[in-house]
Amino acid sequence: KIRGFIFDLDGVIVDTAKYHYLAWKKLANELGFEFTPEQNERFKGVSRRRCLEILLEIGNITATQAQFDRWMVGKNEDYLAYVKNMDESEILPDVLKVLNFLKERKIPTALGSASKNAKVILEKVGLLPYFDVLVDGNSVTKAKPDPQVFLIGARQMGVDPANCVVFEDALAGIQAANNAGMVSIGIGDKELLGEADYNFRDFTEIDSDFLTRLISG
Ligand code: B16
Ligand code: MG
Repeated sequence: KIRGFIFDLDGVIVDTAKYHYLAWKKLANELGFEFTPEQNERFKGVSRRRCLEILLEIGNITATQAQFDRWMVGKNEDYLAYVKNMDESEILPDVLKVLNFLKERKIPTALGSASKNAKVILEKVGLLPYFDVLVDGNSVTKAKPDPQVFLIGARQMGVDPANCVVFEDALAGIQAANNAGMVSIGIGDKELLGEADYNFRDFTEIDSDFLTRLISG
């Protein structure tokens, strides 16, 4: 029986991956190399610090601590310039349908994201009131596939992990949900997210029958 719903942010609620990509690409180009959308796949669900490490590996670049820190800050400033223009039109299809289903039934909801910008993004798109609990890149010490982010979310909702479901678009996130002993739902490419308990292309494929079955176990 599912008692709590946990949502990843980037790639599940909004498609901020495209803005992360543009900001990383700009940095790569400034450093003299290309960064492709395919390479950006490796960045999904991965912390900002780890993303920069991977980017520098791709460009074969060694950085001093000071350069590394400066590039992290610069990338985030570029990313936030895109976030600044976000509004509710960027909420992915039928996300609100699911959030409203849960709100009407007073079912606890949590955000479980690797992003340190999660709160400002939810504010920009007007979804902050839909979440009882926010766990983001500021409150975790261990990255997905470690279950920490989702276990904190469950504890703060007051729901047993076994009674939680997680919506995720990244393989590391599905693994984190599985490692937490939760039901995992892959949103996106089934080929990439085969380890999930359920797979959907997006929320338009999730109907109230499915949600009702989850909560009535
Ligand atoms: P920030 P999620 C993740 O969010 C993104 O998928 C990943 O690409 C990004 O690097 C990470 O957040 C950190 O984001 O730079 O904003 O702290 O998918 O876990 O919601
Ligand atoms: Mg994601």
